[in-house]
Amino acid sequence: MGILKERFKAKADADNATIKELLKNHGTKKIGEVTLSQIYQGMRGITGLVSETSLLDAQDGIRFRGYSIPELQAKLPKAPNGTEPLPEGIFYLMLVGELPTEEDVQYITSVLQRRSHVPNHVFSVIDALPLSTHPMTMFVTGVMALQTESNFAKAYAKGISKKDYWEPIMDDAMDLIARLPRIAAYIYRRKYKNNEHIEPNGLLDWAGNLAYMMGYEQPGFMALMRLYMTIHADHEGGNVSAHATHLVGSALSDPYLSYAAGMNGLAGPLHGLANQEVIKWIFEMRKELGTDLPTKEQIGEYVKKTLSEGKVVPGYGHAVLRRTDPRFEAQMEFGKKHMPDDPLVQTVWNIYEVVPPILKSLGKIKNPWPNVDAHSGALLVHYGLVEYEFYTVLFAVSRALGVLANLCWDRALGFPLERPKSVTTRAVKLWLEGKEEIWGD
Ligand code: CMX
Repeated sequence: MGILKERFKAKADADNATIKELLKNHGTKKIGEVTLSQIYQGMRGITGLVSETSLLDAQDGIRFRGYSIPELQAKLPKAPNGTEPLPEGIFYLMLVGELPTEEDVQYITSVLQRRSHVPNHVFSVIDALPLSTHPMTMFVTGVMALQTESNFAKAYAKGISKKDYWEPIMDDAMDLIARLPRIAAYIYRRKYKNNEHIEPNGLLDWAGNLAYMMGYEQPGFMALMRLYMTIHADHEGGNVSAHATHLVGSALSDPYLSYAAGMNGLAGPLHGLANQEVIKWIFEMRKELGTDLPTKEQIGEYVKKTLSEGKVVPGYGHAVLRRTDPRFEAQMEFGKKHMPDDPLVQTVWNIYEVVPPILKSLGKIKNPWPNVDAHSGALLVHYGLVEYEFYTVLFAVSRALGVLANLCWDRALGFPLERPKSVTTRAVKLWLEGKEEIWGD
């Protein structure tokens, strides 16, 4: 960890100096205004957070430290004979702010391998849950059980100085990222594969080892896991999982507690759980229509039925994006290369042609285009991973890279307790009548 910590600290010192200067010169500059509607509508569009690892543009999509997904696919180091970027690379980029060399990525892989031991009590806690428990509940429970290992919690109890917080936070982040594939694979094998477990393979990279421990050794699936873990890693700071992790971390809750909080948010159907909802919805459509390859007309009718029942079309729409998600496009490209004739994948592409015009015609949906979750499940099913309730766990393992890199930055930049002002409708009414002030301090 020596090199990684040295590089991180050097960048953190430089960034701290930049922020200090920036606030000295421009600290009172207004960055936007807040309307009454916005505070009743999920704070949509209010710029109110700093998140250093990635930035989302409504038209361009996500950029990690300035690099788009196609750029990262070209520039990040790959596994030997591999075609997809190694997620260790995007983690390094988010943490250190620069593209890694092959050597840097190998170094992260080896650190993660060394730190991947999961204590037995974590498995015992997961085993205590009924088999019917949703995999995301098992996953977050496993992470909570692992909190006994937090370096930060121990250091804080001993009285660590504020300026040193970042170091045990980074140790926790690395430990947690290293251990998550083992926990995820354990849950998968326990719930779906007769409780028969596969020991880690010390020669594999982080995502390859996850695939291996789940029982998927096909090179195509390993490549998919590397791509999947890279593209789901981060989506700037305001989405539910990133924001919840950052918020809870601002109370100096350790990375285990903070990440678990974020993943409880990821488990919501409007966020990460949408990936299971998409496949569930397609499977139900196929069953109802009695075909594996519904026509575009049949899909159109089914979409209208879903909407008429007051449900959302899963995998479509986004709070910030106003175009097809580049993460959807990256997966579509993978599908075209590896499985162009798969009827489920073709159905995802047919849905992509049918849904946007229907959603647009409703006149209220700001983004009728597909998001990341519209595609991922079909690729997983292709390789035999049909247990769709497990999909959000894969998303969670990947999202650890972004939210935990962010926690390191939060503490290195000394971000304080997050505490926005809230109001009551009564106070709003009095304010409109000029009888009460509702501004925060
Ligand atoms: N199907 C049907 N209706 C939709 C819709 C969809 N896919 N997307 C948005 N709408 C509706 C909203 O429910 C809202 O309806 P009401 O005014 O009746 O409440 C209206 O359109 C306006 O919503 P919006 O401003 O366009 O979208 P929001 O920022 O409020 O919500 C999101 C964004 C993602 C929650 C929403 O598009 C949605 O529910 N999509 C389906 C679930 C999904 O795919 N989530 C995954 C997102 C990516 C991720 O986080 O993983």
